[in-house]
Amino acid sequence: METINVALIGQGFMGRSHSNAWGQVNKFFKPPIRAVMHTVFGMPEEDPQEFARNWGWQNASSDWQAVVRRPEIGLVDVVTPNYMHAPVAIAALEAGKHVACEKPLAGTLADARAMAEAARKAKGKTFVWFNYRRCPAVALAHQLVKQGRIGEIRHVRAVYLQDWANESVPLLWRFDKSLAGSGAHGDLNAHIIDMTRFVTGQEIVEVVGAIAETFIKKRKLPKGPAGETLGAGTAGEQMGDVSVDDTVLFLARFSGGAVASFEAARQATGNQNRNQFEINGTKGALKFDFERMNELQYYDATLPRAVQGWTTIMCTHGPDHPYVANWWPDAHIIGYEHGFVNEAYDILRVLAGQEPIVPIPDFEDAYQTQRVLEAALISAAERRPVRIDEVR
Ligand code: SOE
Repeated sequence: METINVALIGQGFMGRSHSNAWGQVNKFFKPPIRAVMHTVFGMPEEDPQEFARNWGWQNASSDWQAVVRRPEIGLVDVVTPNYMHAPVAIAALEAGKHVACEKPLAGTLADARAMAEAARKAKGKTFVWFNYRRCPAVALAHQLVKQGRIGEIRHVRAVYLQDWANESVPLLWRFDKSLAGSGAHGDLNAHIIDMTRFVTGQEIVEVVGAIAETFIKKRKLPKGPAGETLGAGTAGEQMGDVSVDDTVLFLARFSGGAVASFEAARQATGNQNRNQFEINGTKGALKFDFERMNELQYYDATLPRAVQGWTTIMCTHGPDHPYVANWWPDAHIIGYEHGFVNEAYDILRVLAGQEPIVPIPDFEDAYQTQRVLEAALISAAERRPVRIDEVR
């Protein structure tokens, strides 16, 4: 059985979800190439040896430049804070590796452009972990749109609302523009831009208007490593300036003519991880809410009006809904972490020359999402419409 040695660059929240994915994928999916959890990189203060022992990595290192160049490494998986995505991914591509990178592709458009350019020149394949595409319900939505079941799309309405970022949360890397690039925008709008591009099969062609706001302008500096777990990190006494948004909302147009609204927020009290879209077409509509991630709401407007209504589809039926046959019987629902295992399987399928179950964005595709993110920031700053053609 062919294998591939994986190197994980970074720890934290995504380090845990990816370690779980690489540890589970061979067991549940029988991939054409088996993943070997070879090496994990962590900063010395993150104790990569303990992380490796706990999660089953064979080796640990605090020298990422050496790790990405080791001849036995086949795939480099980047889960660092956003500012390190470009240096690590480009070094790994130049070393001839395949590279998977957490979303967003980068903290800035310039970094994302450099990564897409490096990918064009490289022999390695590239992947970006937009994990929500691999919720079976989102994949079903994509299939129903592709089959024409909701007709021509008129409206797209998407929000990604969280409420963890209250005053008690210290100045984590996510609040520092030099490390994150942007705040809720790049963190959360990135997901719903990618998801709606995937489900509709269309591109966003214009940001008509946007608003960005930072409600909490100063936060306590963290003591020790700025804890990655949301809301964690022990605060010191000194204060630091927040340099990113707490929320960005924007209006947009899709290439097929649909109008759209997007909203990302980290202080939307009452919404703990509400990653939600509603798509209205001429023959029907679809609604997804990650807080009920196994269900897709479907409205069939071709039925007689007397019996039209929202249907709740439980997306856990083996042959009809992707991935679930490898997990559990009908309605034995799956969770957040399963989307990452599903993606690890698709990455291994692509590396073996097979089609993924659900398309995976490469760096070029994720760069299109980054261009929309940038267009919204320009629109908010300059208070004007911005066509995506303007943003390269
Ligand atoms: C933090 O907002 C975060 O962990 C995001 O970075 C993830 O992409 C999202 O899936 C959950 O929330």
